[in-house]
Amino acid sequence: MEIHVYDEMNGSGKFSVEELSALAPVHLSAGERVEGVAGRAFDWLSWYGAWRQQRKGSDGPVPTHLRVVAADEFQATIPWTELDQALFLYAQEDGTPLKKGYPIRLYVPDGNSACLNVKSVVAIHLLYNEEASESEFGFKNKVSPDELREFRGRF
Ligand SMILES: Nc1nc2c(c(=O)[nH]1)N[C@H]1C(S)=C(S)[C@@H](COP(=O)(O)O)O[C@H]1N2
Ligand SMILES: [Mo]
Repeated sequence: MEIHVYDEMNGSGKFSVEELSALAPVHLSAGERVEGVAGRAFDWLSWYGAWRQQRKGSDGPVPTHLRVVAADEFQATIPWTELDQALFLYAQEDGTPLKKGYPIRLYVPDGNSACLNVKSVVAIHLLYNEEASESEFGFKNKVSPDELREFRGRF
């Protein structure tokens, strides 16, 4: 399964779990930051630093928010200031793919809710112009054209 990275400042792309984690300069055991969680993880902020360096060099604005979107359309948008301890869990302790949260799972130890620990992340958005000061999470509000037609007929 591939993970999309969307970054209007540094370019976008599609990556395998292996490609994403290979770019990360700081790897750790998830349990070092999240009690009761086991597995291999990489630090988020230093991943972003390496990403930016590889793409455009280290200049440029710092993002305001990170948004992650999951395979089930659950998503979270988190202010950059809450991400100091954030990490992505990407493999079990023995290196095999995650059984829960595959392909990767975000953890936000400094966040205000465990609800931000988004499982099965398939898209990572770097946002540079969001204003919300609090993190947000939930299922995307999406109405299909079929549903729209149905609503129109009823109301
Ligand atoms: N993809 C996805 N991630 C998700 C959710 C979800 O519905 N889908 N629920 C969130 C919520 S509300 C909580 S409280 C935690 C629950 O994590 P757990 O399954 O490890 O207990 O996962 C979060 N991550
Ligand atoms: Mo939750």
